[in-house]
Amino acid sequence: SHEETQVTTTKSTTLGRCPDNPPTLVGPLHVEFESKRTLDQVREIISPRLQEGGRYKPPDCVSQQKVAIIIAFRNRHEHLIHWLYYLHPILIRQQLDYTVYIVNQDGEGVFNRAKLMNAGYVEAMKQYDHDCFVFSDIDLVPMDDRNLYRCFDNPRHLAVAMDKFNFHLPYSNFFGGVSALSKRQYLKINGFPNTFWGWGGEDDDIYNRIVYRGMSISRPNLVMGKYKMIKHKRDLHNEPNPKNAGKLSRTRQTMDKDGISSLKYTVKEIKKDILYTFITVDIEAPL
Ligand code: UD2
Ligand code: MN
Repeated sequence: SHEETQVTTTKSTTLGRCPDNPPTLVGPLHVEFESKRTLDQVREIISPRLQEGGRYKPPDCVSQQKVAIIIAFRNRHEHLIHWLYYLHPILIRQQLDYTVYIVNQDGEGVFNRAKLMNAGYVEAMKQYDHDCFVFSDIDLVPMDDRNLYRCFDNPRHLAVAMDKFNFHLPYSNFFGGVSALSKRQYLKINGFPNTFWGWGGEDDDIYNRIVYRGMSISRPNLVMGKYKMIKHKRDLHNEPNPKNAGKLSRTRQTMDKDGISSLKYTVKEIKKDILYTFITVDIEAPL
């Protein structure tokens, strides 16, 4: 009837903003990677709450940000399962409007974490009007759900207390693991470098960019910022690159040329699973 329609309309237009402190957070979490988990098990548990592509929107309030979670990836399928198993419920409790993007490097060339993140930024923006980007390793799971996967007034470093560093920062300028930048903050630093091939240094270059653009680093405290990293060996084709450390003294000169402004890659495939959007990209990696 006419009256019922009225009621429904009123209800959907009066959804309030989600609160700054999500009410259903639980605090410290038990995290372990010994359990054997399969993608199908995780799908069964989580997918009723998600939309295709690994997307979620809280039903009862309007999120203040549209978050893209971007993960640089190649050949870490077991880690992906653990990550999805733990992160989706956390992100849902945080009442985020979010989408998970797995950016998969095509081929066997040298890995490039930061360039994959840049490609993830561009591809995510084609999918949805995101205004916040959380860049994460596939092997890092937060041990406290109060560590919010959203953006702050300054670029945020989230992985401040990892088990492998004895739950401390390894050094004060450390920016590795998990970080969050708003669209504005990301564009202000011309995105991430594309030229750090192999392991190491790209996170320090990003840190330099942030400081050179006059921003500071926001961080959770060492209690809420605890992380567990899945134990792993160094991957094939991601050897430490001795050239990378040397580039760090030149970030100020290189950052305007090397970044989102100079990014070149091609999309090979986009696959939407219920748990994530999987984007395979050719980033012109040297062999
Ligand atoms: C550290 C940093 C990481 C990055 C890296 C240097 C931590 C926890 N993280 O990670 O943010 O700065 O050093 O580059 O200290 N990956 C794949 N497949 C590969 C290789 C890498 O998926 O073959 C991805 C994956 O998401 C992984 C990430 O790249 O978590 C970083 O590589 P890593 O885990 O081997 O390096 P790690 O733990 O030293
Ligand atoms: Mn790792």
